[in-house]
Amino acid sequence: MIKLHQFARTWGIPNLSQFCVKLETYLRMTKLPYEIVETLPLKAPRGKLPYIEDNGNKLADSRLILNYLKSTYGNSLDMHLTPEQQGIATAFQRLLEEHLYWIGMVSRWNYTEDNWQTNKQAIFGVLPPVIRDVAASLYRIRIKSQIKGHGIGRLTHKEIFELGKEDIDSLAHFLGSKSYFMGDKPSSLDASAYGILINTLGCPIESPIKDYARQQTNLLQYCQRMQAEFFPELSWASN
Ligand SMILES: N[C@@H](CCC(=O)N[C@@H](CS)C(=O)NCC(=O)O)C(=O)O
Repeated sequence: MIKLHQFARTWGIPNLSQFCVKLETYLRMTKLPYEIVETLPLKAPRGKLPYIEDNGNKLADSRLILNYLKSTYGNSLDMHLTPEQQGIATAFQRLLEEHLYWIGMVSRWNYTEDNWQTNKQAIFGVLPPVIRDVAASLYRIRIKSQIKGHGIGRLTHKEIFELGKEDIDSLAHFLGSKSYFMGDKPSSLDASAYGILINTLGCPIESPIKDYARQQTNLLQYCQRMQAEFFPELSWASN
């Protein structure tokens, strides 16, 4: 059985990591059996979560993992997409994972003290008290440098959240009144979209981007539908 290595569940959502939600959602959408191993990124093959073990292979990076799962177990979710639709899905996936994701990272690691404390407790609360604060502070330096390296960390918070609103607008407009991002059937893009969106509007990290995303009724309802369909055992503060 596939072993899914990811952070412990918290906040009433599948995971505090956007990419762990993405992968677990994909596994549930495709009904592939898996078991969860709770861990931190320190032991991960590429230093990041999630990663999987399957038939003796260790694979990291959700994009490469999805490619592996599709080639090994079939691509049932995306078969109905035309090449044009697949192109659009890939472009939106990149918007979510390579841009909006980083705005979430700023909100958690480099915005308010309250957000940092909430984030710190969710990730490092599993560690013994004596090493928790040191590990969290060292990790914070590492993530802040990633945020700066990405480039988004060189902008002001006002500029960052304005760019985030553009992402939210494009997602809200593209989803429109559809059930899923690519139409009336779920596709891999929904795993990614739900992973980033639930971690934007459905977690206790406060920011102008969370407020703005929650005002987009179709995005809020989409997250409620996705969670009810694929993670009915969990409940988050969606009202
Ligand atoms: N491109 C990777 C991104 C994974 C990623 O950024 N994971 C974060 C958690 S959301 C992580 O483990 N970060 C730890 C670190 O960068 O030290 C994927 O698709 O899996």
